[in-house]
Amino acid sequence: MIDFGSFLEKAGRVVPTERQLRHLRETPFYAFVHFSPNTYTGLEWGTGKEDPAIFNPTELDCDSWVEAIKSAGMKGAVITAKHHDGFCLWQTETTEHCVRNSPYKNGKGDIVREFADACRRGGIKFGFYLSPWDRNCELYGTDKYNDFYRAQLTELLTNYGEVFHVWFDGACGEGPSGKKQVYDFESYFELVRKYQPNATMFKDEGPDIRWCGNESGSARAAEWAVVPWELCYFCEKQTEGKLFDGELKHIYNSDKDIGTLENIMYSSGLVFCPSEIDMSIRPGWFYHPEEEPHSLERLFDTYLRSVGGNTTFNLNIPPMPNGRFDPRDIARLKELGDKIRSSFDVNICEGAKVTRTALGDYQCEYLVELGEEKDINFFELEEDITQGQRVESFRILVHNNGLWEKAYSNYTTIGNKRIIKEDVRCDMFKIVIEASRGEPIISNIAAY
Ligand code: FUL
Repeated sequence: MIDFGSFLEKAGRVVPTERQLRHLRETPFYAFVHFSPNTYTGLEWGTGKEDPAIFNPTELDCDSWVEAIKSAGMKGAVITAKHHDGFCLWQTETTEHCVRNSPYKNGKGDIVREFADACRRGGIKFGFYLSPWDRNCELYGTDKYNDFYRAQLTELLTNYGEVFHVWFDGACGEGPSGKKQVYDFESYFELVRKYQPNATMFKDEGPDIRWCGNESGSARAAEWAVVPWELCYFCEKQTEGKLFDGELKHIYNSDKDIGTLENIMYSSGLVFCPSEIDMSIRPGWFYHPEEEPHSLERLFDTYLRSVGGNTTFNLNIPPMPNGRFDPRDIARLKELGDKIRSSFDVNICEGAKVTRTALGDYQCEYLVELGEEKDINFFELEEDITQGQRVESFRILVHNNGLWEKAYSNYTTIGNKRIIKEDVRCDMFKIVIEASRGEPIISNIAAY
C-alpha cells in the first residue's frame, strides 16, 4: 500500500534557510530601480551600442529615491547595476562601457555607491541586479565571459557594504544566430556566498528566491514555498524518493499550480524556495514619459496577494532622465504606504482569547474570542514555517447574532503570511484548518 501519510509529513518538514526566513520576515516588500542608457533612448532592451555620452542624470539624488521608497513601506531596494546593454553604473575595472565615460559628474560618479550609501543612510537594505546577458561585452559567448562576469560580481559584492539581495535575470534575447553563452551560475553563486553570506539570491530556478512566473503582479491562489526540485534545481534537495513512479519532466514557473500535490507526488525531491513577485509601477521597467503609474487599487491588491500570499513583492520605480523619480510615482508610492499603514494599524485580536482544538492528526481549529462585537476588514494568518509549510486548505467562520457563518473558504495556502480581505462583524471567529501536510502550526492570528 502507498504510504501517503509519511510522504505528506516529509513534504511538511521541508524548511527554509536562515537567509530565506530573514528575507521573508524582514524584507517582504522592496523596490527595484531600473536605470540605464534605456532611460535616455526609450528602449526596454538596449542594444549595447549606446554612446555613454547620453547618460547624464543632472539632478540625480538617491536620497530622494530612498525617501519615496520608504514612504510606501518598503524595506530594501535593488538597483540595475548593469542591464542587458552592458552599461555599468559603477566605476568598474572590467569595461569602459560605464559611468566613467559619461558626462555624469565628469565621469567621476558612481551611482551604485551613491545608491548604496543612500539606502544605508535611510535605513533600508541595499541590493543589486547584474544582468548575465550582456549585449556590449565582446567576450560574451565565450568561456572568458564567465571570468568577466565574476569580476563584475566581485566588485559589487566587495566594495559597497552589506548586500541583502542579488538578482540574476534569466532573460536572454539572443536569436537563433545569436551568441550562446554557457553561464557558470554555480561559480557566481559561490562568490555571493563567499562575500555576502547573508544575501539571498533571486533566480528563476533558485537557490534562494524563485520567480513567480509573470511580470504583471499576479500571484497564485495557492503559492507554495515547498516545490519540486525539478523546478528549482539550484536549491538543496531536502527529501528523497517520490510517491509514484514516473518523471516530472514538464514543470514551468508560469504553470498555474506549483507545489500542489499533483506536482510533488511525482517529484524526485522537494526544496524550499519562496517566490518573488516583480512588477513595475508603470507598464515599462524603464522610464517612458507617456506612461502613467498603475492605480492605487491595483498596487494595493498586488501587495495583499504577494506579501499576504506567501511571496515577496519587488516593485520597480524607474528614474527619469534627470535622475529623479516622476512626481506621479512619488505620489502613488506615498498613497500606497498610507493605504497599507491605515489598513493594518490596530490588530483587534490583541488581548483576545485563542483556543486551539485538534480535530485529527492533520486538522485543527483555532477559536478567537474578541470579548465584544468588532468590525473586521482583514484577517492575517502566519504558519510557523521554521517547521515547514503545511496548510493545504482552511476556512474562516464568524460568530454573529448567535450563529456561525462561513466568511471564507478556499483551497489555499498560508505559509509565511496569508492576508484575507473580508468585511465582517463578529464577537468570535474560528480558523478551521481542514487539510495539512502534518500537524498544522499557526504562529500568528491577527485581524484588522
Ligand atoms: C526581465 C528583463 O528582460 C527586463 O528588462 C527587466 O529587467 C525584468 C525585471 O527582467 O527579464
